[in-house]
Amino acid sequence: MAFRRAESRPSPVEPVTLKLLVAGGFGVGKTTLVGAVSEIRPLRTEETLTEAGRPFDDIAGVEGKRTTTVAMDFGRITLRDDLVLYLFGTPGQDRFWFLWDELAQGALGAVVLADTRRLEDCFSAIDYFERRGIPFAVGVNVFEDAERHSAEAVRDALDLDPEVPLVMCDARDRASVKKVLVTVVEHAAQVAGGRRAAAAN
Ligand SMILES: Nc1nc2c(ncn2[C@@H]2O[C@H](COP(=O)(O)OP(=O)(O)O)[C@@H](O)[C@H]2O)c(=O)[nH]1
Ligand SMILES: [Mg+2]
Repeated sequence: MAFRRAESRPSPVEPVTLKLLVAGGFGVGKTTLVGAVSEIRPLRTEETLTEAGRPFDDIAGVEGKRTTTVAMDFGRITLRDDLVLYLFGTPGQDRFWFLWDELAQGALGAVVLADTRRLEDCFSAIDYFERRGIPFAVGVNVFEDAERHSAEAVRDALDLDPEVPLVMCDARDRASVKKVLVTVVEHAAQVAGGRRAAAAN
């Protein structure tokens, strides 16, 4: 039976990599959140819109339009030895909504960051994920100078479905952000499990 021994030795596993989106209004803390947890130096791409922007930009006679730039946050975090998350911050400006469909390709789930002083800024992100059936959790980024609200009050104001997780967080704090990310992954797994069960029936 000696030959069996090699087989029973645990082999190093390739980690599963999952893609998560980070959405929310301008200035809500998306860049901060990605930077707080990322193991790689957060990449902030400034892209010149040329081909990608062509169908949406009426650039006839306005050559300057081609130099429009968009910033995107990108980061990576190893949650466990076998689980790596790639984070993609969605562009906050309405003008770049067309990029969302590209970013959303293959995304397991999303974090919608909210600031209680400007809750309405995250309505469009919530609508977007609800409409596409992308599981998401809401992270309320608690700024010191904002009035405190209970999680229940924020849920009501956002009209969240009862199964959508909502967590208070600090986008600057690694442990706090990690908790939000774990919440999204677990919620997405639950949603996926529910869908599999429904499909089997
Ligand atoms: N006090 C406080 N400031 C924060 C927090 N999160 C982000 N900020 C600040 O708010 C500003 C906007 O954050 P940023 O991450 O750039 O927002 P984005 O537009 O969503 O990417 C920056 O000056 C951050 O330093 C937070 O949790 N508390
Ligand atoms: Mg940003």
